[in-house]
Parts: sequence; structure tokens; C-alpha cells
Amino acid sequence: MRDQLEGILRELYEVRDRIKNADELETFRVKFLGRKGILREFAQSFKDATEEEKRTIGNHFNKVKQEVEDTLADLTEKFKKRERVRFDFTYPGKTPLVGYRHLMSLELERVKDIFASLGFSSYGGYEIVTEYENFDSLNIPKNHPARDMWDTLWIDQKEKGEDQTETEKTKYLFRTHTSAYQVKLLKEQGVPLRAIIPGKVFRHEATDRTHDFEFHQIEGLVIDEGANIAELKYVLESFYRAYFGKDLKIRLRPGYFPFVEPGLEVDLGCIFCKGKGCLTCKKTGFIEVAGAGMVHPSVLQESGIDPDSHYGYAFGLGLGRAVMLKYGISDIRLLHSADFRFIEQFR
Ligand code: FA5
Repeated sequence: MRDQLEGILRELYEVRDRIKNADELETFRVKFLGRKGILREFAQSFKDATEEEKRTIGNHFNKVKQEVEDTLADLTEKFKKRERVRFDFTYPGKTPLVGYRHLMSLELERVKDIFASLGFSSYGGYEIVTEYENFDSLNIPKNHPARDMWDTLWIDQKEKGEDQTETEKTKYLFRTHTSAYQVKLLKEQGVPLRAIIPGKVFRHEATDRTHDFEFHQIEGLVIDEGANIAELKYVLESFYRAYFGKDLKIRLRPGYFPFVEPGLEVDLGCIFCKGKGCLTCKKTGFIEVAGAGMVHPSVLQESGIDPDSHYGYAFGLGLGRAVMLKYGISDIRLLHSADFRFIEQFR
């Protein structure tokens, strides 16, 4: 009988380390402590033992039984704890991080939709352009004072000395305005053309509430029969009315851009001071939102288009300025800051 008890103990040690969950523990309980379990069966046979055997074996049997019960109690507690963690419905859930589109991306889509409704197709352009595209092709030759208006971020290039090929001599820069794509687009698409070129532009300048060093422009370029300054004004006014969702007036005043003649500056009334003058509008009551004008004959010529038979107009809207006015954002630099307190307001 003693050997039998030793066998039961060995079996207990073998089995208990392999129990992995509550179901396996129940099988263990039935096997050792159930009505027809190993210990009950042993106890039955134990009934017929002599008094002497009962004394010596009884003690040993109790120890084995206690060991089985302790194993059962320990493992029951262990699995209960696991269950509690797995099924604690009061435990705060983890909010998954879901991405969303930035305000500027959303506004860009809105702007494209409005211009599509006015018959404009949208073209991407390039952020890195040649000196010719950004300046020369737009009637801004070397040493022309207008180049000073766009403090430029040049791409660093190694000087290769006398043997440089023409291509190697080409200077590249981050485009300072979306106008840089005008001539290339005209060469690619031909006329008539009714296009917008939305995209980022870059300037090497000191920033303030209405000036950033990286901002979005929407270039407009129309070369078509009947394109004239009245239509230009109509298109700009229609765009701003649709964008702001209300009837508003734009102010046009003479402006100088070498690639248009005549040239115009486009202003909207300042919403922050209602035209009284404040820090954002620099006390003028207006915020300049675009440059515009009739395409200069030299730009048409550069694009291979006869300036005697074709007219066109162009404009360059600052998208950030319009977004500021629409949402009451008093500092343009917030638009490309990584400040979540700002960005999250426009989800
Ligand atoms: C130009 O960039 C011309 N290419 C616009 C143009 C296109 C004129 C076609 C005629 C024909 P300007 O530098 O003024 O012009 O910029 C145009 C608009 O971009 C401004 O009216 C303003 O709304 C916005 N803008 C200009 N500089 C900044 C800046 N630093 N930060 C934010 N927005 C700016």
C-alpha cells in the first residue's frame, strides 16, 4: 500500500506542472478527488486494512491527499486571477490612434472642387525647379530687381569649373511661387488652357503672422479667346464667395509682377478687426490674398504662343491667408506647426 501511495504522489508531480488552464484543472480534480478518483479508490481498499496498517499508512495517505488539495487550491487561485484580468470589462479601453487629414489638405481639396466647378483643371507642378523656370521664363532676367522680391532657397551644387556642361550649369531652387510652372505647362498642354497649379512654395524670409517661409499657393492660368480682366475679377470673386460661403467683395489695386501686364494685388477685408486695423492686417483693414494680372506677351512668346492672337490672365492665391480668414486663425505659422492642440480642432 505504501508503494501504491508513492505511485500516486509521483503521478501528482508529473501531472500538476502540465496543467495550463481551468478545464485541465477540473480534469485533474476529477482524476484525483472525484467520486471514482484515485484517492477515493485508495481509501476504499484501505477500509479492509489491519489496525497497524491503518495507523502507518493513514498518516501517509493524509499527507498525499493534502498535497493534492493544496495543488488544486493554488492552481484554482492562479487561473482565477488570469480570468479576472482577461474579463475585466471595467478596465479602460485603449483608444487606437487613427490618422486624419490636416486642415490644409482638406482646404486644398475644397479649393480644387471650387475651381473645377469654374472649369479649371488641376496640375501638380514641381517643388524643385530650375532658375529658368522660376525667373527667366517669367520675364525676370538675371540682375532684374524683381528677383529680390523672392528671397530664394538655392539647392547647393558643386562648381565643376570650366568643363561644366550646360545641364550641369543649371541652377536649381525650391520654387518661390507656383508661377514657375506656367511656361512648362503651356508648352505641355498648349492652348486653350484653363488650369490651376496648387502646391507648396518656399521663401527665405523672416516670418510674421501673415508670412511663413513655406506656404501654399494656387496658381491660376487661363489662355483662351475672350480672356480679359473682367473675367479674371469674376473668377476671383466667384472663388472667394464659394470658399467663404458668403457674398463678399474683393479689392483690386495695381501691383507689379514682371510676368503680367497690367498687374494687380487682390485684398480681402480683415475679419479680425472688421476693417478697423489690427496687428494681423498691419493696421490696414485688408489682407493681401493674391497677385494677378494679364499674362505678359513675353511669357506667351517664351511658351511658343503668338501674343498677337492670344490673351490670358493669371493669378497666384495664398491659400494660408484665405484659411486664416475663414477659420479666424490669427497666425499663419500655426498651419504648418506640429501643434496637436491646434491641428485637432479641425478633425
Ligand atoms: C507671387 O508669388 C506671384 N507669383 C503671384 C502672381 C501669379 C501674380 C500670377 C500675377 C500672376 P506674391 O509674392 O505676392 O506673388 O504671393 C502671392 C500670394 O501668396 C500673396 O498674395 C499671399 O497671399 C501669399 N503669400 C506671399 N508671401 C507669403 C508668405 N511669406 N507666407 C504666406 N503667404 C504668402
